[in-house]
Amino acid sequence: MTKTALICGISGQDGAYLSHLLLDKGYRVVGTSRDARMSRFSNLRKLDLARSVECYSMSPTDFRSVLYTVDKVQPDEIYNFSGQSSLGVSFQMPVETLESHTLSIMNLLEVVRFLKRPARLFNAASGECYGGIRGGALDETDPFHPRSPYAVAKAAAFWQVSTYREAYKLYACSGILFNHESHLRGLNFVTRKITDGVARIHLGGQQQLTLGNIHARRDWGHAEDYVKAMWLMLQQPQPEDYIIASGSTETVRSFTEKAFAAIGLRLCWQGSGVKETGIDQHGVTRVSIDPKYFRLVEVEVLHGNPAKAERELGWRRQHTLASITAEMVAADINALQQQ
Ligand code: F7E
Repeated sequence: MTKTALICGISGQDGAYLSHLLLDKGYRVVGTSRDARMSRFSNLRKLDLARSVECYSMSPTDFRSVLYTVDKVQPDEIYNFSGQSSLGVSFQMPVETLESHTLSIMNLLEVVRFLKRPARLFNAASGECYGGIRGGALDETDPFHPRSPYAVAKAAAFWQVSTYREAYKLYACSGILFNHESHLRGLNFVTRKITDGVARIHLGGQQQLTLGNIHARRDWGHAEDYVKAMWLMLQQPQPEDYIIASGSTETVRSFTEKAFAAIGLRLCWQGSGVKETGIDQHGVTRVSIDPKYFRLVEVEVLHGNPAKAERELGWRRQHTLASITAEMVAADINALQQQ
């Protein structure tokens, strides 16, 4: 029998890649956004999926709207990607950030319980919940230490899922997702900002790139790999939480070097702090620092250990950071050439 998946907050990269995976597996895929008539669903379009996915309007923070949608769609699996996802923005919009994450998961959990639906629920949690306090690769036994409104909201949502699983025996689990990227990533995230900037420099439309803390280290994977782990989590006999990460880290500076290398420019670095610059082999300054991109509180290192997901889910990644960078730069050059 055809399974139905409901993807709440389908507009981002995870919604698009997950739709692709589930449609390939023969699922009926229904996606929601706050106003489906006004949404462009550009990521679904980029993967040529817009006609294959049913799109509904749903406000995840409105209980009635969630109840109506879940009751109408009758999903077997629900994937929750709702909520304001930028850490930087979360300092400017703390209430919106907290509400968007905590109310959306609360409503979904309550609706599943209320309707007595046997739907399995995946919640997108974040590696940011750990706050980067302890060095080394973090695993599922490490305590959370959230250090931004975004991380506080994600941690609260994580514990709501855990509580409902224990109290009501719901099949509900969280993937603790570390940074994952692709050419569908928004321009407000650093990798895509870099690859888009590098593409513009390559095509002559821009001279240089301005960044914030280039010494931050992140554990970067590919969204296409990460949605496979989400699906695997909902196919297990028992619901459990898993870290989804690549297991290695790079600095923003090193990612920048790789992106420039993809267009044949070799960067060397001069100066330090806000005076640090990246200069190419022709002596042209390509990267400079602007403190306006610094975070109020910076998580210097985020490093996840995906051993449990690998061991118990049999999860394997197809992409390396080198392949991700090359794909993103090529896609951005291609997109700019089509404009
Ligand atoms: O920043 C530094 C910045 O905005 C990465 C989301 O998916 O992953 C993501 O959150 C690092 C930070 O992602 C710029 O300070 C330097 O250290 O790409 P990002 P994020 O904040 O790590 C987590 C796991 C999530 O859950 C989130 O939803 O890059 N950085 N210069 C910069 N960051 C930005 N955005 N822009 C810069 O110019």
